[in-house]
Amino acid sequence: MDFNNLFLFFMFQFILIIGCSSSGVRLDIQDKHVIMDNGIVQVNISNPEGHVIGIQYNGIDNLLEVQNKESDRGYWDIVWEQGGEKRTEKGVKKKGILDRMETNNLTVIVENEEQVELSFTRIWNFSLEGKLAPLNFDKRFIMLRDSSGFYTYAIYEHSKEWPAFDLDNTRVAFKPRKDKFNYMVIADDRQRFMPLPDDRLPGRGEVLAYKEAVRLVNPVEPEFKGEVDDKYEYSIESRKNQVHGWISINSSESKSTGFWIITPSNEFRSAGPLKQYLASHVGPTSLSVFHSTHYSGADLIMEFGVNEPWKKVFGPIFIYLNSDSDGLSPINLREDAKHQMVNEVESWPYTFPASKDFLSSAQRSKVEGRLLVRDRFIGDAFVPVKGAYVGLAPPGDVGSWQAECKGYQFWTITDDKGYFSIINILPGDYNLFSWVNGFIGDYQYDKVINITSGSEIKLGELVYEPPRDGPTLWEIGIPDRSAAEFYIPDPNPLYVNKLYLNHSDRYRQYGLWERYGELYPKEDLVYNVGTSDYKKDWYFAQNTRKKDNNTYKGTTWQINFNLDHVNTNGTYKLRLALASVHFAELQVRINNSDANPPLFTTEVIGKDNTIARHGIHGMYRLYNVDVQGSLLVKGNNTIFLTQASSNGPFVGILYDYIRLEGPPQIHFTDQLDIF
Ligand SMILES: *[C@@H]1O[C@H](CO)[C@@H](O)[C@H](O)[C@H]1NC(C)=O
Ligand SMILES: *[C@@H]1O[C@H](CO)[C@@H](O)[C@H](O)[C@H]1NC(C)=O
Ligand SMILES: *[C@@H]1O[C@H](CO)[C@@H](O)[C@H](O)[C@H]1NC(C)=O
Ligand SMILES: *[C@@H]1O[C@H](CO)[C@@H](O)[C@H](O)[C@H]1NC(C)=O
Ligand SMILES: *[C@@H]1O[C@H](CO)[C@@H](O)[C@H](O)[C@H]1NC(C)=O
Ligand SMILES: *[C@@H]1O[C@H](CO)[C@@H](O)[C@H](O)[C@H]1NC(C)=O
Ligand SMILES: *[C@@H]1O[C@H](CO)[C@@H](O)[C@H](O)[C@H]1NC(C)=O
Ligand SMILES: *[C@@H]1O[C@H](CO)[C@@H](O)[C@H](O)[C@H]1NC(C)=O
Ligand SMILES: *[C@@H]1O[C@H](CO)[C@@H](O)[C@H](O)[C@H]1NC(C)=O
Ligand SMILES: CC(=O)N[C@H]1CO[C@H](CO)[C@@H](O)[C@@H]1O
Repeated sequence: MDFNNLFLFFMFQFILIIGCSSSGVRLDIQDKHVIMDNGIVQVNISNPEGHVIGIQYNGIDNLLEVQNKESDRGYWDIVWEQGGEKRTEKGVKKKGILDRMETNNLTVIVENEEQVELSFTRIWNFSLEGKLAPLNFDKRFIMLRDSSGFYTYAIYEHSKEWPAFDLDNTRVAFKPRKDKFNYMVIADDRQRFMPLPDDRLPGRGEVLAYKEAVRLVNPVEPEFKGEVDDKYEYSIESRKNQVHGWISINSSESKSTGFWIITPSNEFRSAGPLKQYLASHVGPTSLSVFHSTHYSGADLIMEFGVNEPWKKVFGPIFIYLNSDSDGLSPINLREDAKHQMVNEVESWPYTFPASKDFLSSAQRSKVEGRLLVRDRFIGDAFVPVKGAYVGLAPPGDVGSWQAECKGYQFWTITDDKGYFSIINILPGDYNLFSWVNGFIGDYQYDKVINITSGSEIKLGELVYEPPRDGPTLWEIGIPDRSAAEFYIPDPNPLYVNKLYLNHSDRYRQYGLWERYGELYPKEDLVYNVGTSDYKKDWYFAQNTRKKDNNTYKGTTWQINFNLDHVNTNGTYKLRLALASVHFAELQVRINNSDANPPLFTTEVIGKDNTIARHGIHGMYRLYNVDVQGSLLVKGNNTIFLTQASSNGPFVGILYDYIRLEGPPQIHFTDQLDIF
């Protein structure tokens, strides 16, 4: 190419770009559908249902699965049920009903060359009682000029006199077309070519212990043969769930296309930064889930009573599309999508949504302060902590943020010196919560914080004194709300997901609950303080053991430890921090495996379902057990931890951290010599 040609080439490119942007955003309303088009992307939405039925981009007629029904390509949905007693039938809670939030009224809110905003609404009234969730919906779609994608958000409202109801789940779902999108990106270290949905069907796939988990015995692409596919292997914590999606990679074409969901804020997601949600998985499917009970259980059902007015804005989220003419490497598209995600996060709160329910930056507030930790048995100092999560959530008990779902939450992390600044807070009443890796328990500021529009609150220095009565005699694990530091076995070679071989998230493999019984066929786990290493000798989950007759049985683990002297009059403290439990009963016995009743029992707790869902944490729980010195002896002692529930393979406990503290009356300085 000589200079003139090069010049012409660039001029041509320039004209192409100008040609696109000068078109602005156009809206075309048809009887059954409506088109938003900015020259880069064309979005086709059904009228008046408000489903996304087509996305045209990069020369592809429709990025969404054209073989699916129009209501099954790009949609909002809820899972709901009638509330209170109406949900219960013969003593059992009814399963929720899926509703794709089909609307019946389109209103054009904004229409100019810079922006189009559409509103699809559904208004509830008493003639719909028991048939549809008592909620008004306003689903919005926005297209901006020169933007490679579109935004969607929705406003849900439950009026004061309306009936009680439960909201189990709500999300936005997209189904990109399966003949193109074959490569999935969840995170930098979680991306791979994916099997087809067809590979999961009978003949190609074999269902394992539950319908979501399928072993691919005869997949279309032989490279996936023998792997397990299960959408729960791809769940993401909220704090890491900002951009994920799919790429089309085809070696006989030179260009590739990326389809991404960008969630620029977590304020509207339930249950704080550690809540795990589904994101992308086989289908192809891409979700932005705002609320679900996954990894938490029934504690996270949103229950509304009568006389409980509620309004919440979910989103906006951004559906971002990109393309690459150097088609074979997914790296460019992924890096570009991450760059776009950063742009979206920096633009939050967006200035363009037209609903008055979405508040601007000027209407939002800021809370600042500094978090110090003081643990008397580590030192008398007030220590600033780096990287601690500090957040605002609607008022509740200590730690209640992890089950809170009706309001908004605002979280940040402390800097090197413990300072934090929580920005963009919506008006309302909040508690300030925190937890700090390396320390047990939950911090809660003792006053309700009342946020008014456009205010700035300085809280000064806050001190977290974690639960602590006496010096550490021994500890197992790291207090970080996760069981990841413990021993995690290799998967059964029959149940592998190749992505997680030699990967930091080994726990995401299918079927690890069976490995416990294989590693400990007869005798249960015994941990010797001083010689055992929790990384190797503490199994990450206290599972049940399968019996020959296909029943299951709880297990008893032992912690052996030696005491040089015992204060028989003192009270020792056993701290049991649990990362997750599922239908488990944890019993504690000291030096007598037959003691009845046990020294302590949690009773049956937890519906996190973390073991079956390959999680490493669910709901955090801390138990503090008094151990009278008279139960202990000079020399060897044993703590027996019995998981007594035998209710199937997925029952059990994921420990976070265990600590035995000496009696409190021993002063810190007296203790120095025991270390
Ligand atoms: C939008 O979808 C409708 C219904 O499938 C279809 O008839 C119409 O041609 C589509 N319009 C465009 C521009 O893709
Ligand atoms: C549709 O919504 C608009 C705006 O809220 C309202 O003015 C109009 O009455 C609604 N139409 C119907 C048929 O419900
Ligand atoms: C109640 O809603 C139904 C369904 O949208 C509608 O047909 C009916 O006219 C509404 N009734 C009243 C009183 O608004
Ligand atoms: C790859 O591209 C070729 C040529 O466009 C097309 O025929 C083929 O179906 C594509 N394959 C996949 C898996 O997308
Ligand atoms: C917080 O402020 C709002 C608005 O001023 C007020 O309605 C609300 O009652 C206040 N809440 C508390 C706990 O003071
Ligand atoms: C496992 O990962 C490490 C570090 O990423 C690498 O050095 C090693 O070669 C990998 N081993 C296998 C078997 O892939
Ligand atoms: C299964 O076997 C265990 C002993 O291994 C026994 O305790 C239990 O009663 C048996 N259960 C059934 C249903 O046979
Ligand atoms: C325990 O308390 C009793 C009565 O108060 C006292 O006589 C005894 O010395 C105490 N023992 C120890 C080890 O402190
Ligand atoms: C205490 O336990 C250790 C380790 O299990 C063992 O070596 C030692 O013999 C035991 N001591 C007594 C007095 O039982
Ligand atoms: C008081 C008591 O039961 N002590 C026992 C504690 O556990 C050790 C080790 O199992 C036994 O040797 C003690 O007799």
